Amino acid sequence: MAREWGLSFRTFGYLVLVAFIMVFTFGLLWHNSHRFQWVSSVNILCSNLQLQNNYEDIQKDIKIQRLFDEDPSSEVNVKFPRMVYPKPLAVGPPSRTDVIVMTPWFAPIIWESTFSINILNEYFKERNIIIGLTAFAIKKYVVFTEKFLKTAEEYFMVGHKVNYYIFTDRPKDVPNLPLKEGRKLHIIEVRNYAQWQEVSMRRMEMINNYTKTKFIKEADYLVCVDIDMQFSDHVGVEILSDVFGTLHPAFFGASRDSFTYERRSESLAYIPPDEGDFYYAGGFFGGTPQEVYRLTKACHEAMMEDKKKGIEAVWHDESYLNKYFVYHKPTKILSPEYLWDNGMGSLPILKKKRFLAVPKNHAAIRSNDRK
Ligand code: 4GW
Ligand code: MN
Repeated sequence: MAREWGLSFRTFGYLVLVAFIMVFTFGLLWHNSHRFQWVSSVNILCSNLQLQNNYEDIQKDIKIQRLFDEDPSSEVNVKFPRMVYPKPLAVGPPSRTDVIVMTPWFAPIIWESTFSINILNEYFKERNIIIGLTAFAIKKYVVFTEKFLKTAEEYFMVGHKVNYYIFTDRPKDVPNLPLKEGRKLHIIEVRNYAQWQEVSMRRMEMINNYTKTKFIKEADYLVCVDIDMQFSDHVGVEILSDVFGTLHPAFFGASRDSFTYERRSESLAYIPPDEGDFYYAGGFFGGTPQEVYRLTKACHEAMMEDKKKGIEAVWHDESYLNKYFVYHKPTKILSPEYLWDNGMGSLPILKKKRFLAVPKNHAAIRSNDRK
């Protein structure tokens, strides 16, 4: 046969040898690839569940099954819910045309109907986050705690893990309310200050200290608010970001020169007339513990420097917060839906009032005589 193809016996012999070596080598490789499971297949099993908030059910129904040749025990469960909702429009009318929903530094401004809470809940639930809510109840302000906590149970971060951190000088007066699963009350006993301005300002120092020693270990995000407030509609994970502030209800439509920034250049809270984006409220800010630590440290240190010089900014902690945000832009901004006062009435752009000032009798609540 070799002669018919015009090959010598020697060449034919070499060809047979090479073919033999090749068959042997490939055979060996094929065998090994099976033995070491270089080949595996993945089956993704999805349920027909509609998107919903019952995460346990979703997790039960949805799993990824890895099929290995020799190891059937390697089946693993992972969260992999269906995501069923109308397709977002890449082109077309925006959901809001009456307000801006993005700052010039591309931080979202959160207004009703700009976000889908189901998508966001899924995103944050998967990360299993814990949210710390801090509020101060010093002296007579302890009377606000009950309504604050009751309404937070109803509207604040429902379905997520929450730690309430109530700073107070009257721990016995903080009501021990039943809380939903995954929610805990931490009462933090702190000293009071004689002057109300100092009560308000020292919040920065105390939040700073406890962020360093406690919150950083216990929470993924911190939300720092006034306590003379009640939740009256949904406040959820849409607010969370590295560092966020809230548009003050009295100034979101105002011009820069009417903002009540500190205008005395001797103060470290001073903002020149041609700087500043928004007027932020002192009663609602937050972010990651790292960012809240930086913010509260900067504000507290500026206050202490000013104090040495015998100057205190016009709107106390709020002035220092506004100064900070001029030079450390918030990564998200909450609309006044998140801090409203019914004394300001209602407006067509305000679709929801989520967190409302509780009317207070200023004379009674702020007087120095005890109840
Ligand atoms: C005047 O007499 C006072 S007392 C002004 C504030 C006071 C105060 C404030 C207080 O006695 N105890 C206290 O815990 N606070 C905390 O500081 C409390 O968390 C309150 O929400 C926050 C800011 O004070 P505020 O709510 O009275 O400030 P505005 O009127 O601007 O919301
Ligand atoms: Mn307040």
